[in-house]
Amino acid sequence: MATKKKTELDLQLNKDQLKASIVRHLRSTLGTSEQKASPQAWWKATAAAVNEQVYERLTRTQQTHFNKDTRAIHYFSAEFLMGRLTSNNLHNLSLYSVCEEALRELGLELTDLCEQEPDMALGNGGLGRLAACFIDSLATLNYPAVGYGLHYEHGLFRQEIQDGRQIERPDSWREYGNPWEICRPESVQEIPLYGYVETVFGDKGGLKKVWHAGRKIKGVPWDIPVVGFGGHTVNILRLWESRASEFFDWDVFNAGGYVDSQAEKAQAETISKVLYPNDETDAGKELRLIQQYFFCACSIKDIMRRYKRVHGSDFSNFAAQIAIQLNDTHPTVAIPELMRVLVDEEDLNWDAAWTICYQVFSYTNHTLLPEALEKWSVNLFEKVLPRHLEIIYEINARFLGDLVEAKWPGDDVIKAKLSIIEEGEVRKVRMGNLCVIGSAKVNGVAEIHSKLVKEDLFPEFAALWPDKMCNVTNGVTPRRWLLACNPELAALYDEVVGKEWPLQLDKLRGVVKFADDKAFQQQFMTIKRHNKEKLVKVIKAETGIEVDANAIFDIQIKRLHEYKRQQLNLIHIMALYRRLLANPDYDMHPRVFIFGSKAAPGYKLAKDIIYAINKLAERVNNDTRIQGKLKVVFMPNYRVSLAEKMIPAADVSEQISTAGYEASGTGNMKLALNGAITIGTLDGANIEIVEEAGAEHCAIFGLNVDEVKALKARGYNPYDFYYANSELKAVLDWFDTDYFTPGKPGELSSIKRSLLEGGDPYLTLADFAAYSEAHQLVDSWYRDPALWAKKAIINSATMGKFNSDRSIQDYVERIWKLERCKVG
Ligand code: HBZ
Repeated sequence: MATKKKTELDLQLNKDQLKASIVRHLRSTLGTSEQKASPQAWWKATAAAVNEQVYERLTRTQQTHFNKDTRAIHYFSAEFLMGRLTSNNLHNLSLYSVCEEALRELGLELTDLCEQEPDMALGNGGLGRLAACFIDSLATLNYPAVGYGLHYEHGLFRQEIQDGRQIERPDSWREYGNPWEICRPESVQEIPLYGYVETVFGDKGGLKKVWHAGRKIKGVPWDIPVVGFGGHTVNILRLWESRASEFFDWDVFNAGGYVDSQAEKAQAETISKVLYPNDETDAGKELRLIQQYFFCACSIKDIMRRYKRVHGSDFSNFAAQIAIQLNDTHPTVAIPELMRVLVDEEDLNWDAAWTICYQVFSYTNHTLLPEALEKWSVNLFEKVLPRHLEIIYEINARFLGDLVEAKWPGDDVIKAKLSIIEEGEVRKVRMGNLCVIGSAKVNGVAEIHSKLVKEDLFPEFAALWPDKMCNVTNGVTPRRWLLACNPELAALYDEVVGKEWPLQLDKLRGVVKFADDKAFQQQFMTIKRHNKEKLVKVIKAETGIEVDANAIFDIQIKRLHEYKRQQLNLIHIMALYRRLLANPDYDMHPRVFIFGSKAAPGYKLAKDIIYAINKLAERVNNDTRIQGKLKVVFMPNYRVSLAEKMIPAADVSEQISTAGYEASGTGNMKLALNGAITIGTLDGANIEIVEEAGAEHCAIFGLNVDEVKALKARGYNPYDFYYANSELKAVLDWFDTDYFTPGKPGELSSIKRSLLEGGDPYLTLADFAAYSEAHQLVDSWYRDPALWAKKAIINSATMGKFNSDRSIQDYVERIWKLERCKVG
């Protein structure tokens, strides 16, 4: 009897089926019983039941993609900051409320079970989280896509706060297993490293290069299914884990070197052991270059294998079938690797290979900070990847000799600037230049940032290739960042504009007409109030600090960096505290300033700022003189799952970077979408947020990009502002006392020093007065509840542009040229 293909309806589980499946998995997969099971076992059983759905759809998606053999995007990223997957997968499969009911009948709360899941924290911050939003959107929009990255054993460190200081602890996200990943031993790859290059006579005549590797590493793929909203397409995120290659171990082992072979094994496994915790600084470490090469080489092999299964060794379709997006310069080595495979292994001539290569790759830039632009020493490259260095030299020679020479004949200054190799005492490979030269398109992540990439970072490249540079403004997935994290507001929006908004976020514009409606305002603010009350409990549980939900919740959540200016927020809070001490009747609505932030472990000043925030918090929170008007909270271990609790509860969103330094920001979008009012500079995507929401609904302050440049050009002197503003001076001088660190004066002085003797590179003092005024404006708005509600509603309702589905659609139209592939 022919088996009937299951329809969508067959796939959709009802409550009783799901309940039965969970119990079955509890017994047969987890080996326990309803009586004995721990919450963790229940969570895993639930995930296993959901996976039955996920796998069925994954298989269908893969069959459809194979049959249609369509062009696909391969998103290469050293980081995917996925967070938790349980509630996301349930929402995207339309199973959330079904599962909630099923578990309730079993005496369990779904939200409690979700708390069992460790965050998958395989990223530092915005760049990694963006990659996670993008693969969600790609699946949702039914585009054939694979995410490629590293299967770190330890993700970003867990942050503990001890006596106010950050302590880093290892993160062990899969210590007790992760139900959302599948190991694929059938797709293991072997990757060469080190060794030397030999020139030999090729079969077809002519010379040929052969790379004799010094060692080989095994790459084991782990697949994480990426469920699109609606559950039609399930793509995969393929993360590579490094292991010792058998080929290598056996030789050593047979020679009696068991211990040595174990050392080799340990070394091989080091490659994917830990995520580098630096954002915005280039560590330049050998292991990091190996990590980058390891995941790129595994991924290119994987792509090749799949391509050759259909097309054999005919590479004429390769560029039509394969698009690769480089998420910043971390995967740049994929460019020379593809050249190596095409030329050395597939015997294509250089020109044919290069024509393919630069059509395949595109590059996204996420920063203009010079210290973040990756450069590898030529010596290191030569040691680890000798053949790749040769290829890079060849790419460079042809580029400078042909293109640059034709455009700027005899101009050695321009050649030195555009060269992939930086000359100097230590010669270096500039990964950014290699990316631009080897990519079809280069994009920035917000309008202003893309403009600066073009005009300030790569002006000559832009002159050479005017069509190469483009913009794709970032976005965030409204499924995780509204539907799942703010269920009450999501339900309100369902009622008012219908249920399509999670796919078409522009539909929220329909809410604007209720912004003045008293009843709607009340509903909206009641939801905000509920979210704040929930956060009050989390704050109490995590820090012991009691805060009042009547206060304004003012939130700054992002990595700690001087350019993001947590120190500006800090000195402003100190100024408020001084005003309250000087005048206990100082007129302000009670405020709770809440921070969440990790500092790179080697970034001393960033760690000092965390310490200062915590010491200020201790003093302020326990000072009865100010009658609870001011509270300061530092939430330890900021991460995706904590963001999901903080963002819906925010009244004010702090987006206060020095103009020109924050490429885009994405937290700014999430906070506004959840009804927070932005206090911010005209930087990154803030500019576009203001365009959408209207300047009157945001508190914009400070120098803009041109003014920052002009002030720096004139010669900025922070002492001018220090001496001119007595309040600012008093606050800065406070850092030298022991007011916040009793008995230990000077513990906070490094912050003052960086702002005065250090030259205040991020113009904190220049923006202080304007920032303080903006806060007063926000305070006055808050005292008029109708005005505040209106602004909050308008902010949320006008964030449609910042849907990551729109970003992906922009990538598709401007860069990838993909077609949707409907999975039936
Ligand atoms: O990328 C961020 C930008 O700072 C932010 O403005 C933007 O919105 C976001 C997404 O486009 N950049 C990062 O998050 N960068 C990193 O996390 C990073 C990680 C490792 C590095 C360098 C940077 O080696």
